[in-house]
Amino acid sequence: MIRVITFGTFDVFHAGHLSILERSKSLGDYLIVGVSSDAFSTGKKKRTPIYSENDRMRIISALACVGEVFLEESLEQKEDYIRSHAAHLLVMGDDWRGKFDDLRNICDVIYLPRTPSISTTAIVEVIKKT
Ligand code: C2G
Repeated sequence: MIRVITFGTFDVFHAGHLSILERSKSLGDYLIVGVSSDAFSTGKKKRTPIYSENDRMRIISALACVGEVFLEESLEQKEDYIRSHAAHLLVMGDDWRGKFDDLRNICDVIYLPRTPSISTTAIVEVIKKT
C-alpha cells in the first residue's frame, strides 16, 4: 500500500490540477493532498486565493482519485506533514524541481511535468477581459 502525498493551492480548479492529482494517484495506492491555507497561499503568490481554503478543500476531497485532504500552513512543516501522514512518496509539479530533494532521506520525491498552457492566473486574466 503506497501512500502518495502532494501539495498545492488548487485555486479556480482546472484540468492541469486534475491531471497532476490523477498522475500522482497512479504512482501509488492512496493519495493525500495538502491544500495551502489562504494565509500561506497569499504569502506565496502575493494574491489572495479566489476560492476560500474551505471551498478548495471541499473540491479536492470530492475527487475520485483523492483519499484525504488537510490544510498546509507552511513550507517548513513539509517534513512533519510527510511523517504524520506516513507518506512513502512526495509528488510535486516541476515548477518545484529540486526544492524538496532534502526530503529524500524520509520518502521518495518525484517532480512531474506541469500541464502546458493552463494556469489560474491565465484564466483570471481571460475572465477580466471578457
Ligand atoms: N500544476 C500543473 N499544471 C498546471 C498548473 C499547475 O501540473 N498547468 C500543478 C502544480 O505544479 C502543482 C499543483 O498543480 O503541483 C498545484 O498548483 P498550485 O496551486 O499553483 O500549487 P502551488 O501554490 O505551487 O503549491 O508546498 C508547495 C505548495 O503547496 C505548492
